[in-house]
Amino acid sequence: MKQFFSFNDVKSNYKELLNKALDYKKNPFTDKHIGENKTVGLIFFNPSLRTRLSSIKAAYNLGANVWVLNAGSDSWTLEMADGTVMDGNSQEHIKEAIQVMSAYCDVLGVRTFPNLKNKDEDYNEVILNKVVENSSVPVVSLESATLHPLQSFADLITIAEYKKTERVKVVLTWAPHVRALPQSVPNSFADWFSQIDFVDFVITHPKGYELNEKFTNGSQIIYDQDEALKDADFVYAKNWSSFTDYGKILSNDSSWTVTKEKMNLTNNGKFMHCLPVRRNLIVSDDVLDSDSSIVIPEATNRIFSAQTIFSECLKSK
Ligand code: AN0
Ligand code: CP
Repeated sequence: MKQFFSFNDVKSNYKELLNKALDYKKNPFTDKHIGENKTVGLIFFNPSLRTRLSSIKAAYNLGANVWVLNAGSDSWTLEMADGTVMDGNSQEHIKEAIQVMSAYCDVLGVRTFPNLKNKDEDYNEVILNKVVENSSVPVVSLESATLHPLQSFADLITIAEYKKTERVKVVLTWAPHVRALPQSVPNSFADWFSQIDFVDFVITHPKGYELNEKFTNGSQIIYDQDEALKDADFVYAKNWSSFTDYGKILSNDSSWTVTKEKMNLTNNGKFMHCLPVRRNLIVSDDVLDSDSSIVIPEATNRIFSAQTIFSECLKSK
């Protein structure tokens, strides 16, 4: 595997990779030779708890070494634009920075959030593409401006583990938040689950929160949340800012918070969220603290999604 940015990179073999991830969960150290004398490099332009630590754990399980750089704070301020006179605050160009960092590793993970101001720049993945152009090793997205594929893969592992029937209904629901958040997690979730063969997929959100059709692939949208949640086997909550009115918060309607009453509409459904989650804003305490919540197993599966992808990248190097 030479890159992992979206479902497209695994579309032809996602079932095989899912089985591989489930095998890793059973036997985490079975491939501990794959990473011998290899290094996984992780660059974070933004904060992270799960992605950072699960990626480190995944690399260790493969016997690899790891370095992490908080590019947003620990290194030189990077210049992203080409052809500029660098007489301002930036001290190093991303071109040299990535060429150097990729010389120090065998797989390069990068987290780069959208700025939510310039839609074209975000949706053209300008920063991720600069990383790819200058990297001499495979690049893995640790959440880009538009997608979060390691999260979606972990979500797939989790749903595969918890599903009780052949086919399952999965509902992606918008929920309120006080800050403008990326569309990366819901875009990615929609892109994956609209194409997973055992899933009936529904999206629910207030009007104005339609996601990019490039990622929803014609998924059913139901604007009435109660209606959408009926008989759901999995409820996947997430806030996102508007795609059409780019980066804006259009609603903070607390009736969209996922509560016990909402979960009662489902088919004894499981509650999922990628975390970090704001309690009693996105989801009420009595849901998050109940047996129907599987957010911790979901976060645990981040290890095995990363381990599977790193393993594929290290093998092909
Ligand atoms: C980020 C987001 O919504 O994309 C990261 C989620 C994994 N969340 C926040 O910034 C709170
Ligand atoms: N879910 C997720 O990616 O969490 P972090 O932002 O903490 O890495």
